Amino acid sequence: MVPVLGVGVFVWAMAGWWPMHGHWLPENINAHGGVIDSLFMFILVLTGIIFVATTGAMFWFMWRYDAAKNPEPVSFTHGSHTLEVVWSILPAATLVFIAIYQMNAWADAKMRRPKLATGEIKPPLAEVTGRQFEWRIRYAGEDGIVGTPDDVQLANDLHLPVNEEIVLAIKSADVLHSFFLPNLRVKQDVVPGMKQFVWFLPTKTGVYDIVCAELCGWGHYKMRGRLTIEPREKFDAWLKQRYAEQNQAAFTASTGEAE
Ligand SMILES: [Cu+2]
Repeated sequence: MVPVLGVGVFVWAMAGWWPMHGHWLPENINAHGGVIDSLFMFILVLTGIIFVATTGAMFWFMWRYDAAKNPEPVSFTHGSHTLEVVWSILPAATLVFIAIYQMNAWADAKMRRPKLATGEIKPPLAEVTGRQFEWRIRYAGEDGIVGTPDDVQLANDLHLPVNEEIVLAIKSADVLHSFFLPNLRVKQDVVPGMKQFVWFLPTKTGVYDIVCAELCGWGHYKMRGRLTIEPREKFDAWLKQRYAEQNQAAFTASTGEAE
């Protein structure tokens, strides 16, 4: 009953029948996310059909050749050479097909970083550093460069403008984490000592989740951030405000005065 129930619940959730609506993939808000979803569904349906077929065949053989109904013990045979060749070539060909079929999607998501109008590769808007157990976020300050003393620094609160190609730099300060934006179909391991880039094009404003998808220690479960997608003007105003607050705090700390 376990595989039958498993497959049943799966199909139920995928179809979104009551009360499973919205329990499958979260809403996609990335202009480039559709291709990821269709690849995911294609591979899922393909492996699902193979799973049902092989499990069904296994149960049929168990029932058909049940020891109680077949008192005659089986004699050893080498089996079928042709059948072995067929069941080796078919999965190999399927895997090669998937590898070639997804190549363009992989290149778009991982290799072809968006370019500026000038033809140069687009610099990151912000840098996100995973550490046990939070996401540290740095925006470029007035100099426009991330990694200088005037950066705006925040934790677990990432704001981005809508309808623009976004590039983020991601790093780790300690162990392996995985930067996961479910609604944007972005998931990338962050590896200590490596600076990587992710990109996407958010198409809908709202507040979404940032989660860590790598078991990174005891506090992994709480390594959750908030992603706010908003119109460009709101984003600019928000960043300016954070910048002013940060400078005010630094000024207060150095002089001991609030004003
Ligand atoms: Cu983590």
